[in-house]
Amino acid sequence: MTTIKGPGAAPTYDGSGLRVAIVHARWNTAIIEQLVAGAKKTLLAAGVTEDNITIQTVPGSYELPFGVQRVYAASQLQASSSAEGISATDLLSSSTTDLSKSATQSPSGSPKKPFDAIIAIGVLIKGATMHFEYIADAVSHGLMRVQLDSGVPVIFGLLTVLNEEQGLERAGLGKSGMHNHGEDWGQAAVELGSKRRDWT
Ligand code: DLZ
Repeated sequence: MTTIKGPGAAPTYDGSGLRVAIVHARWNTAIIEQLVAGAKKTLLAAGVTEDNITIQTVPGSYELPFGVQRVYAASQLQASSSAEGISATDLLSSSTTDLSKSATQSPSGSPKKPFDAIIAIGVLIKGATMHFEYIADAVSHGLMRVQLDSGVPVIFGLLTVLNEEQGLERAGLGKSGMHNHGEDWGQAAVELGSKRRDWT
């Protein structure tokens, strides 16, 4: 059955030259893990290599904008340092945060370009207080600000659900057969990462 919702049939994009980061919150881990796996699956299917996928975590969704911003900045710093002949080892010995390390170091230690797209993943589940509304609003605006300020596409992988069941459904773990939304986010990252090169 055709559905009205969703991005429609997307052309396929070649992700083989792309570098993508996934920054995810750890709250509501069971749902998060599935969403991250879905995003990674479509990145790999589009040709993004394992070596070019970096996964970093932050405690909760509120920390996502900062995490995304720092991961991207660290990747830019590393790229410009390697262009200037500063080795990854020199750079890492002078940078102290985990976020910097994972964004700048490839498994082989080879120089890396900045990320072409970043997927921010979190699951906010509404509780009895206004906490949910404040965090959802702050994170949405924060992620938009990071992508417009930095010029790197930030894919909005924040589920804002009313209960756990809604979250499980959207991670492909529910009874309704709803697909894993993480897969859409992986596709969006490859599409925007590719288009950004043409739009630069
Ligand atoms: C505190 C909190 C609560 C109550 N609920 C969630 C949630 O459903 N999803 C989520 O990602 N994070 C939650 N957090 C944690 C905040 O996002 C944040 O990590 C803390 O307030 C510390 O800044």
